[in-house]
Amino acid sequence: MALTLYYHPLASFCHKVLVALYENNIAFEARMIDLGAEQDRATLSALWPFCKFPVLQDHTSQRSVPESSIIIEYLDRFGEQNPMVPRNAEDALQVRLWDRILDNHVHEPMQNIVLDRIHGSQGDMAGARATIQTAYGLINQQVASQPWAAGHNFSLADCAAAPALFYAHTLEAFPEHHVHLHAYFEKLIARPSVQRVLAEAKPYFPMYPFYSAIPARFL
Ligand SMILES: N[C@@H](CCC(=O)N[C@@H](CS)C(=O)NCC(=O)O)C(=O)O
Repeated sequence: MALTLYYHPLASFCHKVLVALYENNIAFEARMIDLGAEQDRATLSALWPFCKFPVLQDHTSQRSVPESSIIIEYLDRFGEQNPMVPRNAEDALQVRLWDRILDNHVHEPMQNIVLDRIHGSQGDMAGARATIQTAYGLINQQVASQPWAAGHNFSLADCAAAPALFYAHTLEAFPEHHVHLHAYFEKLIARPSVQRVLAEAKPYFPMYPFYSAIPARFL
């Protein structure tokens, strides 16, 4: 197998890359990493010293590719029928902007709230929660007039949106009046690639610290 993905089925940034792999039916070896196991940590750290996943290894070019957005751009050379980053420069700029909005203003604050719970630090998470709510408003406007986060085609931005919104909505409900955000989320979770990722995560959901907030339809 030419590609190996170092990942965990529960990890949100890994979901982002899995969605892109499944969108284009790209063959890969899935190498699960248990961050609690010393040997696995050593394996991941050897590839990426920050010891964070996902990391993609391309055995043909003998290259390790870290960072979910960069991995997804890299994967476009293997699954060209449905590019996750458009070839057109202007469209690509929009996709990258929305990927950044989703990562920086939904995914990362969500991750900080989850990590605070895991570490029992009981920090003030009001700022993180407010950032997520601001992003919800922006996304609601963005998807009011177009089917996907950055336009008419499913893209890197939607790969970012799926796990970010999935986990964020277990922490901060989507306000009822954000009807376009609700509709967009339903469209995202109906996408076969996203359904597959969520189905594979299901056995691990009890490890999620906000497990009780995951809606029953996902369990
Ligand atoms: N910016 C990175 C973030 C990766 C990341 O934070 N991964 C989490 C899992 S979702 C992780 O490896 N956490 C382990 C740790 O921080 O010890 C990306 O986009 O890939």
